[in-house]
Amino acid sequence: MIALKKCVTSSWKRVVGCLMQFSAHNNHHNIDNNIHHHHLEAYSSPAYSPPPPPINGAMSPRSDDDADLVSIKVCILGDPKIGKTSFLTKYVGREKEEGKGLNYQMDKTMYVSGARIAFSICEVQGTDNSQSHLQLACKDSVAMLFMFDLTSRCTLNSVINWYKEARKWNQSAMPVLVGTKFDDFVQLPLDLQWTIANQARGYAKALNATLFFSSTNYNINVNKIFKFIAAKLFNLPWSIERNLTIGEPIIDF
Ligand SMILES: Nc1nc2c(ncn2[C@@H]2O[C@H](COP(=O)(O)OP(=O)(O)OP(=O)(O)O)[C@@H](O)[C@H]2O)c(=O)[nH]1
Ligand SMILES: [Mg+2]
Repeated sequence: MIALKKCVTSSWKRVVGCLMQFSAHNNHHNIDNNIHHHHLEAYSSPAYSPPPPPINGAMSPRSDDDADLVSIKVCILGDPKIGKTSFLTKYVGREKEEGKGLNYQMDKTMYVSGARIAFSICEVQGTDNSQSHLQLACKDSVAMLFMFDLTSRCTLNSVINWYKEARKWNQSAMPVLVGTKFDDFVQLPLDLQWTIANQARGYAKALNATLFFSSTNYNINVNKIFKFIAAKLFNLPWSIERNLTIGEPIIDF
């Protein structure tokens, strides 16, 4: 048991080493359009601070062969038909496979220099009221994406309930608030866009969450959300730029 712990701990150190090396090498390159490199201290968003590296569980190297691999779990929650599966399949780059049951899960590996981050992403269908499915999805997640449809305010109101339910099973995961269907949202009258954006910003503040407006159809802020999660978890020196311009995909923290 002690040997196993030592092995996992040393694997973890190697992974963190790779990630830190990556940080150093990339100080002068943008990872994504709006992700810029700053000093670690500048990378601040609400009350969330990364947990210490665990030796097993939600964020762990697997074996000696996978010494450069860290697995992290993320769950996606929100009302029916707001675009959760579309978002997930867009990020993963594969179509939804049939017969997966009510909790729908897909994996994708992100390469960060010498290290690999394996995202395991789990969606709870909006119509699923089962506590056990919710528990399964939330348990061990390091980040929780609370999604709503930007063109449907009742789905934004529901976020509070999804948050309360999710926190019953997971008190530590980083919350991220994601407004979907930005492409439809920008067709709405500006004053309505302004009202919804302000309400979403208020909710994000209340939940201590970072807020992203996204569109799966136009591939806006899909990859960026996962890069943000990885950067935050591993304390990588990237930061996202706040964008509060109405008519543009809002990012707020
Ligand atoms: N305009 C627009 N429509 C979208 C976008 N993303 C998803 N949709 C549409 O929204 C509808 C619902 O998408 P799903 O991904 O199945 O929604 P879901 O949240 O997974 O639904 P449940 O699993 O039933 O809870 C589909 O008709 C999608 O085509 C987007 O970015 N823009
Ligand atoms: Mg779905």
